[in-house]
Amino acid sequence: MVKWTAEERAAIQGVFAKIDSKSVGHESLARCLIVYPWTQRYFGGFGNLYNSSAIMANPMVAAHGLVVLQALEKALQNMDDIKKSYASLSELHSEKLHVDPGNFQLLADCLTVVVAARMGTEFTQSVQAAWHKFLCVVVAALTKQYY
Ligand code: HNI
Repeated sequence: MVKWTAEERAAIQGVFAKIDSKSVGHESLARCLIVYPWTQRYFGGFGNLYNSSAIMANPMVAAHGLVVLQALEKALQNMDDIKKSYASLSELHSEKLHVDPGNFQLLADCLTVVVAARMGTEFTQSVQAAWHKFLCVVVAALTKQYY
């Protein structure tokens, strides 16, 4: 069971309150597909991913980016048992999508870069520490059904 301090909860809620999930989700997923091009292999049905501008302009990438952020907002609502709330999502990524679990951390890192760029000086060391812990718990929950 992950323990969260009141400050950590407030910091993570503060990030979600300050960001626009649609554009942050879009930019984070696009960044992941561009910076780590092997991740494109899972999105064969998404159409044109041939270069950075195509990826950024791809409406399916934008839509799926929001889906990912909405899943993170679900984790925010279930802070005391993210693992349980993510069990079926982990099984989907493992059994059906066969996503290499190492890629979860890559998307999480891209998300942190985008959030930090959006928040600027408000993304303080203590906010980053709470946000990093939150994403580590999410990545662990997504990886849970693999083993
Ligand atoms: Ni992921 C579908 C959430 C990381 C590849 N992914 C989903 C869905 C959610 C989701 C929610 C939709 C499930 C459904 O339809 O019921 N994915 C997340 C979250 C993370 C994540 C919260 C990490 C923070 N997914 C990844 C990564 C990859 C990935 C790192 C590959 C590199 N995900 C997929 C693919 C789908 C997917 C592929 C199916 C997309 C589609 O619509 O075909």
